[in-house]
Amino acid sequence: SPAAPEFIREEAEVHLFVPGNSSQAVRELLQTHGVTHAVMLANTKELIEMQTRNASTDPRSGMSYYEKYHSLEDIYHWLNKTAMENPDRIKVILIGSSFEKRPLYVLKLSAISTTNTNKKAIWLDCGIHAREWIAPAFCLWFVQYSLSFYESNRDIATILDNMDVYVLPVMNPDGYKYTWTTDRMWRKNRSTREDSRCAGVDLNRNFDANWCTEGASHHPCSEIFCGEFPESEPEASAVASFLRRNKEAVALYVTIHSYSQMLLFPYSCTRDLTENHAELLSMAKEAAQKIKRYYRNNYKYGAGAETIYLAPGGSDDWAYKLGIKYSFTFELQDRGRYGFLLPPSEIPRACNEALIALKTIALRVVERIPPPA
Ligand code: 9B3
Ligand code: ZN
Ligand code: ZN
Repeated sequence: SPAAPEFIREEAEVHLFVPGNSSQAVRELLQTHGVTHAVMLANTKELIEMQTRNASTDPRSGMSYYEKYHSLEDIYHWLNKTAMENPDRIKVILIGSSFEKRPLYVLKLSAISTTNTNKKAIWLDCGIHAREWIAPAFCLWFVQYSLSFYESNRDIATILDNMDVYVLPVMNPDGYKYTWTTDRMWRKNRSTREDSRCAGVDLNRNFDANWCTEGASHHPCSEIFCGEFPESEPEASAVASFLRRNKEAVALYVTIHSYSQMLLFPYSCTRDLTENHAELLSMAKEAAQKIKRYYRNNYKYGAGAETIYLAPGGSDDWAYKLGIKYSFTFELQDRGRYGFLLPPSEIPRACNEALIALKTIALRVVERIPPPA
């Protein structure tokens, strides 16, 4: 962190993932140049093994399914099973497929019966970046929570009675798979092109919002490669097409990332403020205050460009420009202690924080939905 060297700023932390055999050389370089440094995690291999040795292999470990990370195959299986067990509340929608031809399934969550004819919707996507494992874990957590607590939790009932929720648990299945098999720190998708040996486009730079200006790169080997043209990637194109088809209904767009604990909203692609900046700021602020009150954890909040960095082509900015005026990027735990390697034991807290933020913001959006004519 940050994702690319372009984003390194004075007086800000930089987190490096260094192969064991070059750690001495890196430390010497840092020393020579007077850069303050410390080892955050000495043995990542062990941590990674702990996170992938999971669930299905050890059913009696006592932990629930939602307190573990799951392979892509497991997630597809979960999706089918959850849909089959809740036929009156869940519909599965195939919105497209990935570069390597894996299906992109969206779960449409609804209240069982409603007379509401003016139903709006929330879009929630997770796993746009492959290594941010807490993100898909949150999408699963959210679906399970909504199904379990619709009857007993007034907030969830209010939200679902007024809005359907479209959940895309893994926007980047090829990349996610790759982080389980080959490279835990992979970020982009896995598309290949003829003119480069480097694979992958940063899907969060591939949307049509000031595409590939400052904060993205035209180089295929960059971690923030924007692709050949906006929506060149099948994953981004599938999401954008779905949202274009459903833009009248979708009132709130939320995308889940990690790490750094921030609640961001447009714009990231320009330093200009949105027309409803004050409203977005007050929603994010209230969400951050709730997290602080209930979980004693600090989340920064603000427009992306001023809070994190100037970056174009992101899905939240694109959704905003499409007309979805409530659009957020959540960056979940942690602040860098484990970074992308957040231990499974931290999943419940991280997800509950995100859940309280999502509920807070969704309820505010519900209040603003005009009553049917
Ligand atoms: C970046 C952009 Cl371009 C955006 N619109 N919103 C959030 C971010 C931050 C994430 C990224 O893609 O770098 C953090 Se992983
Ligand atoms: Zn991300
Ligand atoms: Zn991030």
